[in-house]
Amino acid sequence: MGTEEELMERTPERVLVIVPTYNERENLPLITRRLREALPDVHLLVADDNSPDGTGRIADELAERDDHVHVLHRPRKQGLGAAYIAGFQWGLREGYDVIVEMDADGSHQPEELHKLLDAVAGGADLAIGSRWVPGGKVVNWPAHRELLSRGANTYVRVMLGIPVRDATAGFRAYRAATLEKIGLDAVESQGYCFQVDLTLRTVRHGLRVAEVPITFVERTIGASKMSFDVILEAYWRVAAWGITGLPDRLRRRG
Ligand SMILES: Nc1nc2c(ncn2[C@@H]2O[C@H](COP(=O)(O)OP(=O)(O)O)[C@@H](O)[C@H]2O)c(=O)[nH]1
Ligand SMILES: [Mg+2]
Repeated sequence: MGTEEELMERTPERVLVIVPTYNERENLPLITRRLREALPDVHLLVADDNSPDGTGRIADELAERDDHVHVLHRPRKQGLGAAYIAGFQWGLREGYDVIVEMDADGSHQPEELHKLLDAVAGGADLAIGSRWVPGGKVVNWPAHRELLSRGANTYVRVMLGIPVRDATAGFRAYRAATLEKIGLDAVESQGYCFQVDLTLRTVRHGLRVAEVPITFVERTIGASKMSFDVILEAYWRVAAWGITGLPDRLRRRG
């Protein structure tokens, strides 16, 4: 243990923000600029699923001009979960200390990222940017999306018994060690239930999850990729995890 000055002078942690993209050609340059301005030391990895609108080419152009921007080209649309797993593996290989998930469409504000990084620096193994804790907000979300998200989170809490208010949130910072411990190879979730999957794995490993209030702003450009299939996958997978985890929960309650 050192003095406070010594602690402050330690090499700053290397942070990688992964932004998954599928048809985000207009949003990607905007979010890249905002992130680079908000936190100039942070690196960005675009994980593009061969977007038909040419987002991958735009990512390459951004990377050519800026050594803090990197691109992972994936052959075809394989879902958010698969894109993130590939991005995490890239980030772990490259030796980043903290790995962040952030959407391309501006819903997650780079100007708020420092709050998540502060929570990780303060000891969290996973910091979630949460819409559903006091202080959290959603802006311009239609009533049916809010209902879907609140309903999904209530369902998750009841089925899985985890004390997280926004387990489906996609703005989060993982300590690299967390991703190494929870075992990414075994993750099968493809769509958005991937977020719940990783939250559950983190909790079940006894790691520390912190929720930080954020303001989620609905996209103004491009279209959502949320679909019925994505919702269906989340419902049956969460039910299955709830049932397989039940003996453990009952045992803990005694
Ligand atoms: N690489 C990749 N990115 C995806 C896929 N599905 C969604 N995304 C990205 O994930 C982020 C969130 O998706 P979005 O459609 O905005 O979801 P919503 O905010 O829940 O409506 C955006 O940056 C999307 O481009 C996918 O299958 N592959
Ligand atoms: Mg969105």
